[in-house]
Amino acid sequence: MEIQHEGLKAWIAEAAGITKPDRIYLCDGSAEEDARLKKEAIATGVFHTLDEQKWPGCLYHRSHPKDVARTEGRTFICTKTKRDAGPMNNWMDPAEAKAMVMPLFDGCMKGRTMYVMPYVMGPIGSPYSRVGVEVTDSLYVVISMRIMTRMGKAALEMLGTDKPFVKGFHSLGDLEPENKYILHFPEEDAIWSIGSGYGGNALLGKKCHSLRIASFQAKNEGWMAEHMLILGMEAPDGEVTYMAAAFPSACGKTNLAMLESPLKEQGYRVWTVGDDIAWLNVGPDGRLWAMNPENGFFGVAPGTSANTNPNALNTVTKNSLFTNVLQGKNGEVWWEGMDVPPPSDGTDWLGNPWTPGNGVNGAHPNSRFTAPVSQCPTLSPKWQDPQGVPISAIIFGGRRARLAPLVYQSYDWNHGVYVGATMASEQTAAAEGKVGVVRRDPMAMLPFCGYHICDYLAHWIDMGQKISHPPKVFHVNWFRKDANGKFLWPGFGENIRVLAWIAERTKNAGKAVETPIGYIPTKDGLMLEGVNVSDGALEQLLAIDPADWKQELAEHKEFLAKFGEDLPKGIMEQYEKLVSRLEK
Ligand code: SAT
Ligand code: MN
Repeated sequence: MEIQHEGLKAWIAEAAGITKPDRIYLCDGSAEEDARLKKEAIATGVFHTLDEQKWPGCLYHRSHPKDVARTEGRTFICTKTKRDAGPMNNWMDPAEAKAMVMPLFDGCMKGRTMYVMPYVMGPIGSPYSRVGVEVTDSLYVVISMRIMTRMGKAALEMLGTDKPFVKGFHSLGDLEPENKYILHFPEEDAIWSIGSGYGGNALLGKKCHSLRIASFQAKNEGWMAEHMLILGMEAPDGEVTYMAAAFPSACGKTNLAMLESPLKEQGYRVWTVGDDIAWLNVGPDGRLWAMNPENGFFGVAPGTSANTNPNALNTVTKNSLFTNVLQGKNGEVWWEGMDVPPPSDGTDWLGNPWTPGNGVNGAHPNSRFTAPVSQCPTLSPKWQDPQGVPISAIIFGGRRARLAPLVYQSYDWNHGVYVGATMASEQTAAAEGKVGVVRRDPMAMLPFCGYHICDYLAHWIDMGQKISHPPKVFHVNWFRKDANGKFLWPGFGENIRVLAWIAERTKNAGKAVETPIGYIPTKDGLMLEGVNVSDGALEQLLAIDPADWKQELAEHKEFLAKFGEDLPKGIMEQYEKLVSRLEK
């Protein structure tokens, strides 16, 4: 395998000139290479083996204890002007940013190997797929990227002699938090990341490329890169309705993407296309088509069980990587909320001896599994379709104890954009920050939008003009509670009942009533046979409390003020309309 691309050769030489590795290794992505690199990673302690009978092909990794999650405070958008990074991103001048981290990169790979990984985001052969090349000194990153992306030879072939690619420059550095930087140069299709070996900070194909850099490319080129799952909902007539959904973290995105239907016998089920990122393009038919740029799942382990997400559990039984979960004495893995008895003895995510009930978590709350999408039992046969899947519904959501009904449909595209722009979630104990505090997160893109948030919302509004048959836009809230703090809706698999209503609405069917905030199901609009939701609970689930909404609107106004003077007119128009509908 030889590089035919002069630009790539020059860039690799430049990277090596800075980092000064002893060796440069070009990854071909083959199974043979994977096995060889895993052996080396095991020998050097990067990975630990697991019980080959119970967890065939699986490995265990523990990250640096201070390097266990994305670090938004160390993440920067380096555009020429501060304005173009917008009010929600950290900004640095590109030249200053590079000068600042250059001493950290200088000679950082001395005595070690620099791995060069060409990768494709998106199915091989899709017109919507893109190439990136990441250089790294981390075997954990290489072995993970082979699952998360289409890595190696195919990418080099797609690159040819002169195709563009995103340049990912990564090193573990010294892993000290104050020497950690995740720098994005959207105007140069480049990412520089140092000081982290964890997930989104280091597997540069994921959030850095497929969201931050891609969102910027998408704005310039007329498509969309969104933080969305993609699923197909099959109805008894066999028709599959495709939907894309954005939720803030801790709202069950992976669970919804892999929903196990309790109504399979009646003909309702979900097909998984993706669980985290969607690239959306306007097709020749004027519809919006979505594809999953990823090849793997990087999911939160704790809370994943046979009850909450049996399909995720079945996905990770082989050929998967586990990071920062509990490592059992007999080569098993375990995490809190797995709903099986813990091993009698093990080593926790920090590497300390652990026994059940010793008072500390065995797994870090953000511990992860890394698994091939292809192993998902609910995998959609169309998940690698070069055209993607046609999206009929976009779903926004959040975790709200009051306020938001179980589901509502926006009036039109622009109203839907407003719903996404103001979406919010209440903090859970699992996330940082105070429990119950409302965090607003437009389209769940706040940490992932690679440019000015106002330009992003303007792009959404523009796209409404470009899509002649736009998807309908919905909002869901699985987390509404009664006066005693009890969840009103069973959630998980039963959410298929809501998806079924959404699917009907996309075909201009489904019983609905108009309210000031949008269309909600009539009392008999949702399919509720066989689920334990009383009439009273249903009433509360669908209630729209004017006092709560008045308060909510005041918060919208305050939040939108933070966007500054570039906030698109279309957004404030929707705000005014909502105010006047609620006043009536
Ligand atoms: O680390 S990732 O960014 O890939 C996952 C997450 O934090 O959302
Ligand atoms: Mn995500």
